[in-house]
Amino acid sequence: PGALPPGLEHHPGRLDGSAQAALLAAVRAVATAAPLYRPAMPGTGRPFSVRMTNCGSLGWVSDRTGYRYQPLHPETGRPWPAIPPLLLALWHELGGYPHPPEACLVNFYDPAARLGMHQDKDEDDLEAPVVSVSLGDDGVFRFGGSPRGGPTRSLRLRSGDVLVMGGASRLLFHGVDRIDPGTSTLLKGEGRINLTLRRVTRP
Ligand code: MD3
Ligand code: FE
Repeated sequence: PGALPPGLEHHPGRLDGSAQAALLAAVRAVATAAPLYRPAMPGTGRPFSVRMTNCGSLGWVSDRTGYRYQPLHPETGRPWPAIPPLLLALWHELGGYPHPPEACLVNFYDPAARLGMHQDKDEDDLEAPVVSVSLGDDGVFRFGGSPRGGPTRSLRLRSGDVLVMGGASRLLFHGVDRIDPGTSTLLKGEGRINLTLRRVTRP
């Protein structure tokens, strides 16, 4: 409850059931061309609980040597597949930014996966928003605070919701506390998928 910080916009139920099913089919095709893999934390090499892939000209990857955007899948060595047109349309409709996204990170959460608090700051263009779409089971999204603490809030992200993070919210700390299994029939026990569209280079 309560107003969201400036620059953070929640669009609950922005995609209806048929749009969610169409997007899920497109995401399955992406994951066939560019298989989900498990990134490792820089330094420790500890594996993420979230599996990932990407579409677009650049993809976000993480391994023992660091985080970066790169044009090729780290395991297959092939280029990432194209961003589905439905996602490009959402970016242009809701993002309020005139240049196209270059990366779409696909996060796949099984019911036990989580994502620790972090900032998205690996992009050179921090003037562009990040546009995120959720599919499948509910995710409990947490935001606010700083690395040393401070107040945070949580927000339930449901299948079909879109979140836009721009302006003063672009460098907000955020993470995913948990997935609530069985809250959506779209992915039937598989968990949750989140897609984040990003502009990486300065236009
Ligand atoms: C707020 N993904 O991929 S999406 C990520 O649900 C990531 O998979 C989460 O954090 C997920 O980096 C959250 C919502 C989100 C994405 C990027 C943001 C919120 C953000 C960037 C800045 C502020
Ligand atoms: Fe993030």
